[in-house]
Amino acid sequence: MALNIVQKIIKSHLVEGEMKPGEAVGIKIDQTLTQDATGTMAYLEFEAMNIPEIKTELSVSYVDHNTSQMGFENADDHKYLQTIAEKFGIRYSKAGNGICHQVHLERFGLPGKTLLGSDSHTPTGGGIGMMAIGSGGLDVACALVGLPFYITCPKVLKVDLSGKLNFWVTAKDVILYILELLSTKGNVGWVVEFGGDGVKTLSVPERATITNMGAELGVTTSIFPSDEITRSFLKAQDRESGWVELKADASAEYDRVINIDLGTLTPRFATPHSPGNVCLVKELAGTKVDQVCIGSCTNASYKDLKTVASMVKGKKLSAHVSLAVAPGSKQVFKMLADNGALLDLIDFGARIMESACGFCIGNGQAPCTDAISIRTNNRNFKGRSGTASANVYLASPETAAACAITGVITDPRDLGISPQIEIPDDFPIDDSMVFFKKNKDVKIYRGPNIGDPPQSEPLTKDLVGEVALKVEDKITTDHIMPAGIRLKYRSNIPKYSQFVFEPVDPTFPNRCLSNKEKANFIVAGLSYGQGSSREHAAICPAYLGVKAVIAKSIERIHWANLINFGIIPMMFVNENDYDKIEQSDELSMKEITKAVKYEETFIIKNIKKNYNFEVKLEFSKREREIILAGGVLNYISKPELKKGG
Ligand code: MIC
Ligand code: SF4
Repeated sequence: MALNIVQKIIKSHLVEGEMKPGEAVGIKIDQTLTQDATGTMAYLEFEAMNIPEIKTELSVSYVDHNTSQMGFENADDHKYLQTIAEKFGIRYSKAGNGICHQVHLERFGLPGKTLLGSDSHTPTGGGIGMMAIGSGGLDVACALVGLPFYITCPKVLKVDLSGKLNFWVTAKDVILYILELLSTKGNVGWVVEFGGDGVKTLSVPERATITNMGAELGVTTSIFPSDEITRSFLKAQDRESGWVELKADASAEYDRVINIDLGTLTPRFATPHSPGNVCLVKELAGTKVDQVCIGSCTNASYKDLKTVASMVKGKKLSAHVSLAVAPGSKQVFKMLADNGALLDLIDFGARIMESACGFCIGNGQAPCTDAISIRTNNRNFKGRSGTASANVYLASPETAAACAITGVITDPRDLGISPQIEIPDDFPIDDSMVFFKKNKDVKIYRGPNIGDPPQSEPLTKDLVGEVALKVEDKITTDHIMPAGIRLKYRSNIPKYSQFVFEPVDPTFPNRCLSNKEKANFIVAGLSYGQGSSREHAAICPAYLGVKAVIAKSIERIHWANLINFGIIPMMFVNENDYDKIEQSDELSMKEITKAVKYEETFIIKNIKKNYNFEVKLEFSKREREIILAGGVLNYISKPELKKGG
């Protein structure tokens, strides 16, 4: 049977289930990555599993998110991560070495392999032909001990690329166009596979920009073929031996095909406050800009930043604009320094940041009140920049630099001839900031801010309690569990739990705690849990006694995280029931354990308003068992499952 790329990789990694769209399948994970903001909890969970060896081919622990070190907490987490990496032979990429996805693409990713990462932008690896999937930290911990990763066998959407991008039009504009077509909701259960003649016109870092921001579609992942361009990139990184060809069979079938002629695209923006609100840059031309930030795992490759440097060379930054530039990795930083591009940026007036997530996750560079901020990141959720009233526009480095030069929104095509930057034949290789040593006897360091993963109880027979919060459509994990200045509490669940839903309703945690002897429920609209993979958006609500989320729809990673921590994700059978239910209504779920075990639907009684409504309980057998056990840690500690691959 003719197979597409996604089917080929699933087939060669299938451990459980049947390769049919919609079926639950377990796949073998070859590589894992973690970053520090999710990694500390992931390794605490891994420790709780008590397995002596890791079972993956390669695992890397990156430090890139919490690098501001305002207080001891971040540095303590780094030390914990370094010592646990040493004990188990996990590679440890130190703070300063770069953003996990950029470094993984440069130094470790391999075509045809599976990669599971505790970060939603793990699909960046799809640019090099990996099946790279984002998940909660607990799923990565399970992969480390050799357990399969479970997904719904995806439907495959082929994006058939033809033609070639015009000058000033970039990979970012391609993914913004795809977001315009598909939006950020309704794409759960799909994988995007790129193909067509246009693929060969895109370099690996450009492909990676596209797969990186594919995360905003809500798809499981996105992937490019592995071809001669991939081979040259690996060769330039001195890793050609890891290259394999990867292409779809000639008559491979897809569940849907979209055709894009690259030559027809023009520069685009995602406007506030969603990556799915897309418009043309020229529609906003002339609007005054306060801030420009160029960096992040989406757009901080060598080509991105060298292009920006060439554009600004010999010019001066507009007086009213603040410009921050963060190279994606130490390798990129070094190349810019070696060839003088860094000096061009400094002369122009750029503020040079370290190679880390920084402003992308609200760690510094919060813009002024009501600011217009042009950024090359992938997310512009309200308040994520650190300033609730700021308006963040997402764009390509070329558009961002054009705005910095003129001080107003500018279509880069108005600037004349675009610089043509080639990908080098040899990248400078220096892995000295990746610490790799195995010492079983090393003492694992635990600072005072580092707690244990929370314990949970098996699901009780009945659940009765209150709707502690009712929220609208498109609630992101940044709404549920803010990052920015709260990030340092990622290893301290009781403390971090005080900030659950802070941007939406800061009284939520106390309300839940005062009702903790009963259950707390969250009611939500469409696409609940969009955005990041942060499992804290499930762990902390679980700590506050949340037992179920009843929503119109829930995004993939968050859905899995809820189950992993024993919260039941339920979907309304009739969406009109969302309108009837109100915050503080009392709900009764009689014999919920029986329903979770056997039923596909369940009747909930609204005690306060005296009516019944129906919800879906659509789970795989394994998911049912996890919910009944109160979460994955309880589930895998069952003697019959404690096999560790
Ligand atoms: C993000 O971009 O939102 C993050 C911060 O990288 C998250 C992970 C986290 O919250 O630590 C993600 O994308 O998964
Ligand atoms: Fe870091 Fe931003 Fe990328 Fe998340 S999206 S990994 S915060 S650079």
